[in-house]
Amino acid sequence: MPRRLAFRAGTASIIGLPNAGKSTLLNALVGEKLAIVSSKPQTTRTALDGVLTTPTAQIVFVDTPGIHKSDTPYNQKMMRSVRASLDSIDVLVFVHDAQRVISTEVEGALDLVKKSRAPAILVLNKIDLVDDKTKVLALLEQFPTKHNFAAYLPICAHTGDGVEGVRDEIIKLLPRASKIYPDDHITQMPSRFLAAEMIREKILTETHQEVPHAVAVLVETWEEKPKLTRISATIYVERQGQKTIVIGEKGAMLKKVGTAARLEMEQFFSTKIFLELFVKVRPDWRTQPEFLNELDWRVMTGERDE
Ligand SMILES: Nc1nc2c(ncn2[C@@H]2O[C@H](COP(=O)(O)OP(=O)(O)O)[C@@H](O)[C@H]2O)c(=O)[nH]1
Ligand SMILES: [Mg+2]
Repeated sequence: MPRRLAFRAGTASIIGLPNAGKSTLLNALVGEKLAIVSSKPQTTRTALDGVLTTPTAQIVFVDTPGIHKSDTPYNQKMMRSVRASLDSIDVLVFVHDAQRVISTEVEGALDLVKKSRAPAILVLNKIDLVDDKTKVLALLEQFPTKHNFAAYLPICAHTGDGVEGVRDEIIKLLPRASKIYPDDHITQMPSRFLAAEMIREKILTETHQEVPHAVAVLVETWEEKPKLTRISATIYVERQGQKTIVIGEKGAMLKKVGTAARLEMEQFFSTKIFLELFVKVRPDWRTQPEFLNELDWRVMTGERDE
């Protein structure tokens, strides 16, 4: 009789407060930079996926926007994507910043964990930033009183310390199932979306205050030639003043953003890239459902090129 391989496969949602390090953890788990990362709030605006295939398991991770008060329609849309990611998933990964106490916001986010029927893992991230390790332990010990997690893991997503442990605990909780995707598949997200996000990340890194919130990026054209891919993208902001900031003095900011984004794209897509950027003012884009829909990677087919 052939030996049956106990292959496991399923989905794991990564949730938590903004800035906890969810996207950094997704990237560390998958081993590719799929999700953009920054210290600015609302860096991750939509649920996105990354796939890890090992000899014994395949995990489809879903990275989500940080859990926050939904005071505007746009924030409500983000929170809907968090809740939707909790439907029919196999494992929940709750990420908490080790520098922070279990505040009422955290308690609110833990309510989502409690409501889900999926088993959950508690990840205490950024332990590199806490010098007194007894504090890490004390914080870890508080979580079982909040929810009965399947595992409690202190990690540093930034360096990858402890990330293998997270992977292994998730695999234990996955159902026996066969692969959903081929071995080399790492994401469903279209190249256009990934490219737009790379541009947005560079702007988030370089700008401050209200500008990061006001920025949206859409890739307009994508032409693949044998030796070069030509990409043009529009950076949308909400006000003229923000446009002036994004362009910078004599175009210096736009040039800096464009160069950094292009270099990352060339590495990720393994081709030479010609990147052209435009900046446009689009007042109140955050309240325009059609525009928000256009920004969603699920509607970006990548098939629109001439
Ligand atoms: N020192 C340190 N910084 C981290 C770690 N994980 C994430 N960060 C930083 O925390 C910020 C937020 O990370 P991000 O992954 O975007 O958080 P998210 O909002 O939960 O997705 C970024 O500046 C990351 O570089 C960690 O383990 N250690
Ligand atoms: Mg994120």
